[in-house]
Amino acid sequence: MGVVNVTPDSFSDGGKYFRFEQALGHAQALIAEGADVLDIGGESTRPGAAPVALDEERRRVMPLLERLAGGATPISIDTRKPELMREAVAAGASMINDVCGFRDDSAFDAVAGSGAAICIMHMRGEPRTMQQDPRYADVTGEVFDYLAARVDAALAAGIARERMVVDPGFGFGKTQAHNLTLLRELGRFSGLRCAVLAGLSRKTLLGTITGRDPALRVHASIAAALIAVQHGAHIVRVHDVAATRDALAVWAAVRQN
Ligand code: HH2
Repeated sequence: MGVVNVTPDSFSDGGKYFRFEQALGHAQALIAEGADVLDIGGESTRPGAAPVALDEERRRVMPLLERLAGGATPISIDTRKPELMREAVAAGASMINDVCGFRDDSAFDAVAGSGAAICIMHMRGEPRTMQQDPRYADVTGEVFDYLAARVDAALAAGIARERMVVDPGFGFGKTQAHNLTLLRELGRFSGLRCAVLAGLSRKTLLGTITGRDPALRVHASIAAALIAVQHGAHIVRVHDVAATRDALAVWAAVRQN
């Protein structure tokens, strides 16, 4: 899954793809690099980020979706707003990715009738405050139980399990130790019987290990994506599609021989 941030303030590439032409060029480049799906977002959810109004998020995301929908590469829309979810699936989005786990009351209803896939992510709190001293007694168990409850809620809303993707939400209300534990124990999430997505690309947890700024975390991101796939991730959400694909191709070749 290639990331297209149509934002002025995303942590790793904020502002680079904010204008329509820049965003479209980047989306086409990621498709050419071999992305199986694109995730388009119009609101940064980095720690401390301020919320974006619906009109503004719509203005950022919808023209790109309308341009790319119906092509060979499915489009995911990264949003927490039910109104935008509804508009996005009507415009041809194949997936809605909600970092809030569809906790808004009308979020599941916004997508249930559409046939689109959903990615349910775990986040402790809100982006503005989520990194303020997060605590868990058993991080993997608590994230698992949260996702299990959200999967049940989605089933009750009429969304089939085959349409669901679950994601432990690396960096969303987690310390370094929590993130590393979740990655080590990622295999446990297969127990939810949904596809598992891991988003580690260029995140702070990799900066803490390597001492590098976001743009220089490519190598660390590839290592993390490879570990995630080895631990059962079906989808990796990445900024660097070609490099990640090459690494995973080597792993797949070794595994099949
Ligand atoms: N991470 C980010 C955004 N959306 N969605 C899922 N399902 N999983 C993730 O780990 C995830 C996500 C944050 O990364 P990015 O989009 O690059 O940054 P920003 O939120 O600053 O736009």
